[in-house]
Amino acid sequence: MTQCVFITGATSGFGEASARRFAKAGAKLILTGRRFERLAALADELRPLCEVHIATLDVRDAEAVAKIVEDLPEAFSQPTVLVNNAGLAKGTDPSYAAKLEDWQVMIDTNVTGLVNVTHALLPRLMQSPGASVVNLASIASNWPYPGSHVYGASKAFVAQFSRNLRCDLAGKGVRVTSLEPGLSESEFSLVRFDGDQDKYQQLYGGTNALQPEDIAELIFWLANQPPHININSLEVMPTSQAWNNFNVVKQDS
Ligand code: NDP
Ligand code: 8X3
Repeated sequence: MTQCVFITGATSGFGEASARRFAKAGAKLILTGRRFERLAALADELRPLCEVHIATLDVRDAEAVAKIVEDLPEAFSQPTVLVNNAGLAKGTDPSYAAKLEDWQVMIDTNVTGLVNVTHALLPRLMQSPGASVVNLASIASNWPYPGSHVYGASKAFVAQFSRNLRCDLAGKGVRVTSLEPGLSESEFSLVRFDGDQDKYQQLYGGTNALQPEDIAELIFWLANQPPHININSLEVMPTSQAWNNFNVVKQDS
């Protein structure tokens, strides 16, 4: 059966690379994101390979999410794969110096947005035995680091939400995976650093970080396991990344 893949955040990074990967396999694609021009350009590129439906969507808007799902054209009305990928980090300052608005936008996007999309699509996914949900969590779901505060906590929500969905969906034919990548090169850190290219270069230079195509290959693999197999979580890092030692500091007072 032809897969029908609903991707959030298809305008860049993992989402865009996933669209290309599923297109190569002839899947039908529902591509969403806020930047219409990018969706339109990607659709033009992929239409020779597969059927594509695009919809401008801000995942934070629950009503808009529900409407886009309701209004799916007949040919796209039964998604079989949901790639819950839209997300962002803002800032790396310590929590006591962070902006409240940055915390709010991360919670609104990474938590509320992902919940909005899941809620709208679950009933349809349940009509397709063998369906898959791939939720983009992060190594920050599992491991703390300075400056991660709300970002890491929002991704911990994604990982735990994924496990809890599994409990409800066991035996219902819908698989759920929490995919937890480490350092990956995309627009992610440019967004986090407010467009600061020097900081971006400092972080990624010489690291041989994961690429969006690497993550897309994993997403494709997850969604193409035999239907009786559920990969609960998958943590992946570049070979150049590992954990650090416990931090012990001299006290200020
Ligand atoms: P990018 O910044 O390249 O892509 C993020 C995507 O999310 C864009 O397409 C953006 O589209 C979309 N997006 C952001 N906010 C919204 C919104 N409110 N509504 C709809 N779409 C939105 O980053 P990545 O591809 O690297 O990240 C994808 C996911 O993977 C994120 O959830 C991120 O947290 C996670 N991740 C990233 C890692 C990394 O190191 N890069 C590692 C681990 C996890 P637009 O702006 O057009 O709406
Ligand atoms: C992105 C990976 O290490 O920047 O989720 O938090 S990290």
